[in-house]
Amino acid sequence: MSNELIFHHYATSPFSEKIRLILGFKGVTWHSVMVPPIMPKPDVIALTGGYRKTPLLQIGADIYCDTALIARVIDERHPESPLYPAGIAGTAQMLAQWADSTLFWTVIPYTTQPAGAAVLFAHTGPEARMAFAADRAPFTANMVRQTPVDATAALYTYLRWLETHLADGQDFLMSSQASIADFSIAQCLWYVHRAPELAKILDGYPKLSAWFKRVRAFGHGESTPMTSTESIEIAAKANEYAPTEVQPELGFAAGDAITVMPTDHGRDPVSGTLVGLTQFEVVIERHDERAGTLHVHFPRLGFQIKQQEPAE
Ligand SMILES: N[C@@H](CCC(=O)N[C@@H](CS)C(=O)NCC(=O)O)C(=O)O
Repeated sequence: MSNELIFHHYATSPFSEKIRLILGFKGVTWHSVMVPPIMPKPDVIALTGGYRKTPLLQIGADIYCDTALIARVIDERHPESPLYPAGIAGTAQMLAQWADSTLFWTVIPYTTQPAGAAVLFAHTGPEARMAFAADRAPFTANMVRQTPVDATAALYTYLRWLETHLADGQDFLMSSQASIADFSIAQCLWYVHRAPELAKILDGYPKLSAWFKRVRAFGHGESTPMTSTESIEIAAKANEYAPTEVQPELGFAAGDAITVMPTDHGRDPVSGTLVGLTQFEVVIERHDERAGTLHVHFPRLGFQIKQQEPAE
């Protein structure tokens, strides 16, 4: 059990959909823990120490944050049908990074404009809607959000780029095989599809629509439900961790008390003891009363590492 994939997510989260589709593409069996879409998230924080973004991947007492790293870990464990195929891996990752940032922060304001929000939040009352808005305000406080008209104009440009890119008739964005780029872009279009009226913007792009159908057809793999309490018990019982090393001359030493913080949105720092550092990944060890001693992994890219401030 401690070696199995436990995926923490919620149904309406686009970044979760990126990973669910990857799990489908790889044909992986996984455990599904549903997390709340807004704070408080005591069981998520027990595992991460403060990082509140969705999704997370848990393998025993190793907790992987951010889909850039989660995708990499799944690919290493299931190397068949690679997400980073030789020859196209560089471009695929650059395209994925563009989709996870620029395209994502275009489809969010586009889809949540009043006509979309009415559908997205149709099942919730005004209180839940206000709670969601209050939760996301500090989460994106440092960002200049595009207005709906700006986002619409940007989306027309990006859809045209993508349609042109697919003009050569390939099944997937980079080649005849899917790669990480397909999943990062698919999660964005998937979100637009959640508001059917606004999704009509996609109708004018037949190649892109056919590509999207192909990616969705991968499905989500096979999952079994698990409660967050069970996942915490599994972490507490696990007694081994993925191997890590702190490479020299990267600015920090093994055992340093550090904080790790995302540099984009949702800038919640996590404190711990440095147990892993390369140019690609940072890993801290931390202790939680319920979950025991955990190793929390972040991608190096997009995260700030600092020595912890001495206590006053
Ligand atoms: N860079 C992160 C972004 C994750 C992200 O922003 N996820 C959204 C949901 S799709 C989120 O965390 N929203 C707030 C929340 O779930 O608490 C990743 O790739 O995992």
